[in-house]
Amino acid sequence: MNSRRKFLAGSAAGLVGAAMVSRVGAASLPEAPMRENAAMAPPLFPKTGPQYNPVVTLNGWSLPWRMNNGWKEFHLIAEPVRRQLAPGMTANLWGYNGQSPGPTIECVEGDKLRIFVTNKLPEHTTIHWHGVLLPNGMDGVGGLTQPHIPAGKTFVYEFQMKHSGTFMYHPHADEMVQMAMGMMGSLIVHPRDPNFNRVDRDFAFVMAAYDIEPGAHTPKVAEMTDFNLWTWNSRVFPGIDPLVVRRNDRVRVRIGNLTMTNHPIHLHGHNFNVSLTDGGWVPKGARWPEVSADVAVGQMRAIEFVADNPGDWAFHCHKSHHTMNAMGHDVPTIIGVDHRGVAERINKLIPDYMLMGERGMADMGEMEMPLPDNTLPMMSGSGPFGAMEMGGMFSVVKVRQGLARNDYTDPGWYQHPAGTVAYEWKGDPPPASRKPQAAQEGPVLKARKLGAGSHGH
Ligand SMILES: [Cu+2]
Repeated sequence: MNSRRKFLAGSAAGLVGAAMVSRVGAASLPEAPMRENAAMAPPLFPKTGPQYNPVVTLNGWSLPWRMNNGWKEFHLIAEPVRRQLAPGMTANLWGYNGQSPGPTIECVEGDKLRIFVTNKLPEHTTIHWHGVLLPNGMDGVGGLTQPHIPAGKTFVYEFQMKHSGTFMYHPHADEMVQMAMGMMGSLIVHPRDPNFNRVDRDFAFVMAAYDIEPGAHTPKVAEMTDFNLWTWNSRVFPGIDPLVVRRNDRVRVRIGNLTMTNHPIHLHGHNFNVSLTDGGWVPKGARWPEVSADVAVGQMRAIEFVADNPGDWAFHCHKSHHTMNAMGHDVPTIIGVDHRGVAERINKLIPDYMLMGERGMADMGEMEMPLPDNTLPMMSGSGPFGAMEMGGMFSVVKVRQGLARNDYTDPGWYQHPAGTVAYEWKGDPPPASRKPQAAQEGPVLKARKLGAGSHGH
């Protein structure tokens, strides 16, 4: 029975493949542009087909296409890639066209898409067009709606975009491994009417989580929940592009979640509405103000706001361990514990022994302790006022007066008008109202960065 089923599936595979090839005929494959760095590409304005206002992809780019008899043809190459997660750390991932995530695919409601997918991975794959309403056989679920794309082969997906919105693409084949290795991308379908829900700046990213041992380059693909790198477009702070916007711009940020947990995405200094979900546009009368939007696993959300408040505004996941890089998850809490006796005794055996965390972990943001190669500090990044003590899913929305329309260049740090920065009270200290609970004298211990990231010990 089993072998007969396999035989049938195998012959069906042959037929589908043959039918697809003949439909496209002897036409040449479209070019598959590649990109090897993580810099944000400028918006890709359409030279053919209907007009739209393109997105910018954080640390990414949009895939050029060619028109062929009314079809928009794209070419994705699934392949091993190297991705710099932030300066100081590069990962061996799987992705598309040279990067993880793959390039953003942009098209317009009503467009007919023909997407060639060449598999240069060591194993089979497929692409599922997450959220798109399409014919069942184009849905990309390996084994269910199509045979897998074997290593070395090219398959063709063809469908018409019925609705505008924010979608994603990712494999539906050996999913746990292929997504843990970084295979994903944004798929943006613009409205046919460029003035429908028009914004001035439109950003896109997908969230991915990796488990990479400090010192290693390749994610542990069997990980199910205990990831240690929380990324936007396979980048961590301070490697994530700032979102540069002009004061009073209407701004949209499209966020997809292909990690294995939810992320409450929080913006400082502004209220926003969720304007778009996986299912489509939220009618204007049904939107409500928020400062955090939870993006659950497998979901997409677009938030919109008017950037009317100049400054450098933190924009981050609100799970505090998601704004850190690799660390030991089982670091004990020792705040307030008096370790002096212990440290002295250990120092007799190990002269360089240092202790971490007695006063909190903020010290770690400014310490420069030796780390294994290819490992990022757990907390890092410095701002105009000092160490920022962040990592992972953290960036900054930089709202500035008078930028040019499509200028996304980092304008540097915000210059605060005089009298608008929190300041130190220089008067008399308050009277001591009660006895301090812990003695403050004694040798000051240096701290040791356990977190440098012994993940899991
Ligand atoms: Cu998070």
